[in-house]
Amino acid sequence: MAGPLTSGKVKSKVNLSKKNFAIIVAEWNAEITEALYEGAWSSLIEHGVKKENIIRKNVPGSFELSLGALWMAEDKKIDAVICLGCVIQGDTPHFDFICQSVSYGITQAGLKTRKPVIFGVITTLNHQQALDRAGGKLGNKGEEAAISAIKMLNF
Ligand code: RBF
Repeated sequence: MAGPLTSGKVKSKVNLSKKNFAIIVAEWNAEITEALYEGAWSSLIEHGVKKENIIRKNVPGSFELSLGALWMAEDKKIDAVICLGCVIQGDTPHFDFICQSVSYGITQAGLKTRKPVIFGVITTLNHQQALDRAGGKLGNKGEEAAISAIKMLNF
């Protein structure tokens, strides 16, 4: 079931050509996170964001998104941060620890800096579920993350 953010374009009262975005990409499951990045970047561009106003940063894994997000959100020039990652369940409880930590950390980065810090982290039981959400049959969650950032800037 698609969420309310899936549609390609939303109206913005805010002039997005003057807004600066940071997109933070986790390198784990790079095939998936690169697809999320493509979705997020294209969506921002489609909404009138300038290429030069999108800064990309990589972190090793989703666990590091929290600190990366805080660092970027603390930058005065940045108006919104989009965090992209993919955590796939394995045979050990790592999945739960990483998911819990990153969701909490991203929330904290937003609350601490009072800026939109968007949770674009796919947490799936297997690789196929991730593919489906990274430009596959269930859309691209990177694109939805970009739309969430735009909506929050219009709050
Ligand atoms: N990072 C991810 O972004 N996605 C994963 O699915 C993922 N699985 C991991 C599984 C294990 C057993 C470990 C030790 C790390 C995993 N990481 C994953 C990396 C994690 O986010 C982080 O980069 C490292 O734990 C270093 O702090």
